[in-house]
Amino acid sequence: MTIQLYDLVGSDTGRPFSPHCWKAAFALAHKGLDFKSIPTRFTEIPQVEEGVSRTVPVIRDGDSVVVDSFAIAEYLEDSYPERPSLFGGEGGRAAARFVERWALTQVHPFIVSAAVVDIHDMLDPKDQIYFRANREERFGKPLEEVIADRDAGLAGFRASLESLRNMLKFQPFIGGKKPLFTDYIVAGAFQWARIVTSYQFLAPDDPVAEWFDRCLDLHDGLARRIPAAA
Ligand SMILES: N[C@@H](CCC(=O)N[C@@H](CS)C(=O)NCC(=O)O)C(=O)O
Repeated sequence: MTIQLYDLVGSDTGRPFSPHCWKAAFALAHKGLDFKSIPTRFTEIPQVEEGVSRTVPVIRDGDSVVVDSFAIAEYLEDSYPERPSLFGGEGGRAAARFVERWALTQVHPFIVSAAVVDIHDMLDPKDQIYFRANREERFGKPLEEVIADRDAGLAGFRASLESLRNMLKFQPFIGGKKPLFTDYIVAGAFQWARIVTSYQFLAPDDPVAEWFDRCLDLHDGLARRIPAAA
């Protein structure tokens, strides 16, 4: 049965962009499961599955509804154990939680602070009103002021990826020889950046950019199908 993935979009419903929804999409593809992306706008999330969550991703698999990207990966791992593993065992599952927290604290904040105006601009008018009010309250300033320092912060952001860059001298994926959910956690963030903005977070010759390029090829180019922001 086809699994439904409630997937965040802007005015172009063919460009799902949420980092967390991309983690879920990669995880579904990794398991070889048939899934359908259901375009969902910010202001539609409260109606998803009768208001089960304030955030996406949400999936429906038959009678099961699962909220949260990490919970979705765990659900898929536990429900489809005969399919390729997302975690490579219990230690891998625990380590994936570290990678999730690292990405949320070290990767996401700079991306959002550099791209928040571009994200706003790709939303439909109703979502733009919600998003501007919600994020300006969160940041405590206008969105245009949030992005003002991005060039000054870029070198520091690139330097902050050194552990990932250094690790890639030893192995092609965070998961080792092959990707695991850990790769999808970080690739989801760079796919978000790639779709919402033309701002170049990574130098083209950065090993992190080369790793991300390998991630774009995975699962028949699932992520590359969506063109990068112009
Ligand atoms: N911990 C959650 C976070 C999900 C999340 O924050 N999703 C964002 C989209 S990227 C969202 O739905 N935000 C709704 C809003 O801001 O109103 C997960 O990993 O699934």
